[in-house]
Amino acid sequence: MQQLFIADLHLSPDHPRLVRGFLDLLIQYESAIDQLYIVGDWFEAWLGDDDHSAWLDGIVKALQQFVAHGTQVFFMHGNRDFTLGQQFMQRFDGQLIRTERLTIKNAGLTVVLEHGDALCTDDISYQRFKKIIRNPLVMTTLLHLPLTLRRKVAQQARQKSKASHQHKSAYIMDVNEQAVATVLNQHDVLLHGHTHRPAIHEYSNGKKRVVLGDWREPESTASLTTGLSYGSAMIALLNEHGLQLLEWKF
Ligand SMILES: [Mn+2]
Repeated sequence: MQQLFIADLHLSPDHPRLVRGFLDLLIQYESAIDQLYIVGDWFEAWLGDDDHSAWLDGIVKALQQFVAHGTQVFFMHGNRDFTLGQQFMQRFDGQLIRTERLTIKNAGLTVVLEHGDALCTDDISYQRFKKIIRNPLVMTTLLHLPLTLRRKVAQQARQKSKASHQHKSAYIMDVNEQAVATVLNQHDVLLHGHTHRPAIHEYSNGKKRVVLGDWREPESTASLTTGLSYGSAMIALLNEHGLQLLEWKF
């Protein structure tokens, strides 16, 4: 069983190079893996499943082809695209994971999968905001606003979030080790994204925390010496050889 995990693509129409990177990944792994898990923040913002913008249609078309070759596609909510619903996933026969955490077993490992924001328990103002915004009544109200208004609300929320991050320390925005230990109690590996700090953390009890990376555009990885530039993201592959982090270059 070949399972591929990606997170924090933050796709938007403003960054076509990232969208291209995702489409290239689908081409690269077509027929090669059994399951693809998108572990949140697939999109920079999600306005609603009724958004039929052309750039989304291109993504759906590529996913339809990808799925037709035999790979299942799963999506788990991030903190930016939590309004994405099964209605959108249905367009390419994908499956929405509705829970905060998902346990999967492969190659003798019990892996728990989550976006990662729930582990950042030191960020009290975010956790408070999350509770309000994820309230079903609030979400339903938001999703019933006209699409143009939703677009404006999303833009404002993004600016506010950027401004608030500048005042928060790196410590507050990382995972809380106690929260990690609690989750790892019943699992061998915790696999998450969100923090944009890709790494494999090994604990003394033999357990691991594997962090997926955010997708970075070519400009941020341009080499001064070779002049080569490519986009890059740390993704994870789980198969009979175990769980490994790989660099996806696009
Ligand atoms: Mn996130």
